[in-house]
Amino acid sequence: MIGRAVATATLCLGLSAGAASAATVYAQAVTGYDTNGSATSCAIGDAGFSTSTSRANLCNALGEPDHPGGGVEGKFLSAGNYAALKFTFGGPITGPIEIYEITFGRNKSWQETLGLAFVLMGSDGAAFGSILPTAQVVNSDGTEGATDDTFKLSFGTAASIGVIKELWVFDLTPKNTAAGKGGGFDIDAIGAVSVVPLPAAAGLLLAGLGGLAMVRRRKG
Ligand SMILES: [Ca+2]
Ligand SMILES: [Ca+2]
Ligand SMILES: [Ca+2]
Repeated sequence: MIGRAVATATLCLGLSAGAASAATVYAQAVTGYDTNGSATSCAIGDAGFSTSTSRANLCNALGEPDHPGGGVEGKFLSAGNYAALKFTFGGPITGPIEIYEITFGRNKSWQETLGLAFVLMGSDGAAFGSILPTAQVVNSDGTEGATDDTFKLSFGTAASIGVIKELWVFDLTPKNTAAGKGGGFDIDAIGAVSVVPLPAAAGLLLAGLGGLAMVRRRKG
């Protein structure tokens, strides 16, 4: 009985370490800025969280990708509705950053472009600067979703980017072409890699420690 408890605790500790090293997180909050600098925000858990399907609804770019596949579009935010968008992930992140873009029928001729910039995190947790411009991603360069409307774009690695505090994105789609109609680059969700253990991993860790404590009590 005691031997089994020890084995269980060891297994839990091992799982928690593995989960913490490669945990995918999705954008938890976003602020959209107009050209005059006025800001609007949405965060998961907000009392005012909107479920509107509007392409200007900031909330539509948060959380896991909700594109259901099969040619049916999920909720997305068209970046061209804002001059700039600032995303945060509930904690520091690193690459690879995965951007899920929606284009009806994955029509590659409707090319849309997003600019990326990163505000990096210093060792004290404060922002210490940005890299501008960092990169551009184009919807039609994405993979995945041969039978639905999703382009999945992956950018950067932990080594090439570093620890990110904020991800800023800017729609760079030419507005005077057919490609620019529809609000530019359409964001379903943005994923990244957490650099701190997720609550789920912490829970496993606590379960493991609890198991050890139980064994110690029984031995005592
Ligand atoms: Ca699109
Ligand atoms: Ca569009
Ligand atoms: Ca979405």
